[in-house]
Amino acid sequence: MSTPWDDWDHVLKVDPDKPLCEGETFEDVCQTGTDAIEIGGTLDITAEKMTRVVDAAAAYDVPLYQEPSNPAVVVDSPALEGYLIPTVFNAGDPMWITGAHKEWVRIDDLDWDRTHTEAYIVLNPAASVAEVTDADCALDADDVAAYATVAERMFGQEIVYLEYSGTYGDPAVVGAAHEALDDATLFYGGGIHDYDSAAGMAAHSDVIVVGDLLHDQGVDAVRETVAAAKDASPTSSA
Ligand code: 1GP
Repeated sequence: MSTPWDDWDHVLKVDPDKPLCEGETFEDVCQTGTDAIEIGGTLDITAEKMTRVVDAAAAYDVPLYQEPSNPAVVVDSPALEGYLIPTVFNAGDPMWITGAHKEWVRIDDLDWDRTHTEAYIVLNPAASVAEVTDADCALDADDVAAYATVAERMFGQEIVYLEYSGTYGDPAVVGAAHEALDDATLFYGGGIHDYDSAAGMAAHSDVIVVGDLLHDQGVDAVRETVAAAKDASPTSSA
């Protein structure tokens, strides 16, 4: 079965709690050349902040996905292509493996055709997501590769997401996870800040995710990372 992310090389993650750079608009954000926009963050996210970003980006052509951090911030909007729901495979607190998901399913009538999961492996212990989920980040390349296999083979996950949020990861670890996967798409996110750092991780993953750079440096810097992702892609004609 083909999935939208089979064709992606680059995802831009917009944090609804952080402003864009001065003078930049969502029109600029949607014209960076990224393959998809994920709207999500870990701290201080509300449905209102989410809605503001969805509405601002709705007019443009880039597929929009919400990545809710908890059921209370899920936005019901036809502008959304779908929902990418994290489940943290190395979480210490089961709330972030299946607990929050169970609460969501109890209160909402989910649109299953538009609801997909991402098997997160959280690897930067200093990141908010590691603290919130109580993630065990003391993992070597073999551990991470094994988690990737568990996600793909035992839990049928289509997306495995190595989350180094805020710091640049270890290419050997990312490469080991990539090697371990046959069909699942490997997302890498964390610390990508220019063409070279983007190229470095694009070589070891299927999709690179860029987050803070948008809010810290702006759309021109993001565009460089898109170029690197496209240059590294075996399927892209760019
Ligand atoms: C965060 O993986 C993304 O969820 C991207 O990380 O903000 O470090 O780019 P950065």
